[in-house]
Amino acid sequence: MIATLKFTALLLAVVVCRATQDYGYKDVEEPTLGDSQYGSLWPLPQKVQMSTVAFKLSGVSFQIVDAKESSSGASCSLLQNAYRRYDEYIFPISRMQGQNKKKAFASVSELQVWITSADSECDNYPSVTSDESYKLSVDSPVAVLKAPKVWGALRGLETFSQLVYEDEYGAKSINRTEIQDFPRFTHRGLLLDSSRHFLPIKVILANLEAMAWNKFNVFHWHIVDDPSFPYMSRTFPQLSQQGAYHPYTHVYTPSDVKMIIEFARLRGIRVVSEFDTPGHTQSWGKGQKDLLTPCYSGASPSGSFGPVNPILNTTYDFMAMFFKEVSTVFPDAYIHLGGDEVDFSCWKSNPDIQKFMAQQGFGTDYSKLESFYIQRLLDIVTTTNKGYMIWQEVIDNGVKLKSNTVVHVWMGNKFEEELQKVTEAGFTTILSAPWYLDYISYGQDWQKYYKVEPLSFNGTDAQKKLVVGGEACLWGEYVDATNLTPRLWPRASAVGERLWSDKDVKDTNDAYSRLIQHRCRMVQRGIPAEPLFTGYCAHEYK
Ligand code: CP6
Repeated sequence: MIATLKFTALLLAVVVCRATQDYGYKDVEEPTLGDSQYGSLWPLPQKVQMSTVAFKLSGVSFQIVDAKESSSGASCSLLQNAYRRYDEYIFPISRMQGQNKKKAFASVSELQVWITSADSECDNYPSVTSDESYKLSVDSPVAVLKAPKVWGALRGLETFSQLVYEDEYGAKSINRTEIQDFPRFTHRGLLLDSSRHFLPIKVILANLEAMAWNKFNVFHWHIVDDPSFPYMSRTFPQLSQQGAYHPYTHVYTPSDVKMIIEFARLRGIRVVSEFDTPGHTQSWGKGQKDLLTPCYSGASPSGSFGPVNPILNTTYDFMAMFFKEVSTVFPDAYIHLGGDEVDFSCWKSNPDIQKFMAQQGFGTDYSKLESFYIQRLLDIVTTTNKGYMIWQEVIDNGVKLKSNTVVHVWMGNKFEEELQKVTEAGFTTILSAPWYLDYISYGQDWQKYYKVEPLSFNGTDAQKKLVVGGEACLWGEYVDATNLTPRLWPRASAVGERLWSDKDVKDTNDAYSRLIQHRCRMVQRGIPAEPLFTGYCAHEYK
């Protein structure tokens, strides 16, 4: 009797203990797993009408073709390339698998791709104003994808491929469906950092591919920073010769850069390069004498260097030549000029800088000196006919900016206030503050990214229109080719849906069901995307 009581008490204690134990983390609850009525679509299109009527894709003969009315066709390699890619996604192994050769079922034999506007933009680079809308109608015997431009066709091909599923015999099936789709935000970016660690071309390309599956359209290439300078400049080859981790194996040659830009273009992705100054420039100093500010310890130089030296004319001569090159190498209309996290201590220590500050009447306000530098840099870049993006400090410090400047909000937990402030000043802005994917924690943090509402700040409709999108950031301090891809996907997918789908798409249970399948699809397509929780994929990572 006593023994039983003791045992019961012990059991109770264990149970109580388990229920109250603090593991030191706040886990987000697992959403309930049910089947979404939207299957595995991700990000969810704006308008979906899906019937339960299912067709087979005729495995022997199914093809993606140019509609005869299309303004673009055989001569558009962007499209022909995409057809081949999506054919392979839909039929990864064999077209015959599980296929009933007698046509016993209603089937879909063709997806006709119809570019409706006279100029398909096939040979263009995608831009801020690219039209990514499309309409998809899946019926028997043909499915039709209509889009004004090739950019919408690319998005629609992805959606079509996501509608295809395997029946219990492994035959490819698709339901009768009507979709009208367009992005909620025009700028849906991903930042990768190739300076903290060199990222092999292969890794960058694989992630551009995954971006397209998630309907991202901007690759923000944070290409250089303090630790290394892997960009091979034609004008200043010594920058990477001295500043890269290795002068030939850890650099991006002009042809590497070209290849990445073309690979991205074929997927409707812009490549916005960032050359961050005046801070984050230690690696620049190795190959470019006198570019950085010598720091002083007392009356003599300490041997270390600070931000770009803003008081020398040679600095601006260098920047003019450097950005002239960059503006021709990267075709995008925008360059990201950084401007974040400038440490003033070195400037403060330097007697020449002190003298300059006095001459200019800046007093001891070093943000005025920073603004002086940025102002001149912006004037230089303006002469290359590029627009620019900058991190939020630049506007916080009151630099005069061209009206088409894009301000990139990255700081802290009060992004709403910053968005309010930046848009009140009339600037276009993009949001990254809530989407730092290099931060990891136990549990399902994708939900935290998913639940962000970029327009939740106080402001007029006109102000809200100025928020053109956002970027998920994967800073590279703890990331290289070994762990980049699983760290990004499917966590970045949460940001992808937030930026593409309607603001009312926010049911995390429905999202969970679709995201599990979307993640397995990425795995099947060859990307090692990490799991959301316990479970399995029909086609595991090989
Ligand atoms: N590198 C550069 C970084 C960061 C920034 N710029 C950064 C700062 C703080 C956090 C994450 C990243 N690693 N060049 C700021 C935009 Cl929390």
